[in-house]
Amino acid sequence: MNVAPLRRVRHGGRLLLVLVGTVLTLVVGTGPAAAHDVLLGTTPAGGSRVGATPGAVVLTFDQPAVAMGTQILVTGPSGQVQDGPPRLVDSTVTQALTGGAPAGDYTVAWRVTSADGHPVTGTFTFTSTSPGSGTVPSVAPAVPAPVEPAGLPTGAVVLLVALVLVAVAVAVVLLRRRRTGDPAGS
Ligand SMILES: [Cu+2]
Repeated sequence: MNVAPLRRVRHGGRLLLVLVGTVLTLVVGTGPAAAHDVLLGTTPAGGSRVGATPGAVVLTFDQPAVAMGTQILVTGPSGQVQDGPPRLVDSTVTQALTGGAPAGDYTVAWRVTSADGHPVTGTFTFTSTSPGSGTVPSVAPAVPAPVEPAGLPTGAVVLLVALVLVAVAVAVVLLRRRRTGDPAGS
């Protein structure tokens, strides 16, 4: 085995490392931006008119929130009517309301803590035409949450798999070249 093919092998390996590093940086770098909770829907729906003041409001997000720092304030004609701490189940946050809350316009101001620790806030309103019965409904979000795979976006996974395949192929070629040496003797 002479020196020229060996040098070619080392150079190829270093280039591959740089390539893999660059792509990994790109893939990982896009991760945190997707980590914030996104509100998908509410019960009652924002701006809707309901027959009776509900026993609870339910917010559905694209992913579970963190309990710490999560707060939902529901303000109506009689003032604030939220009752107790919000309940977090899967990707929903449920806030119970005091029994018999009056008819009228309600504003829901919410803040949840995303999985990455950053808060997300928003408000929505609804109008009820009769007082609530005080019954807290079981958690049943009106808007079904679309199933979003946790972690890397699909495109990044495909890219990563393709990259690994390319890396394996290059490694095989390099190994074979090194093992056979240079029979032609250039
Ligand atoms: Cu964040």
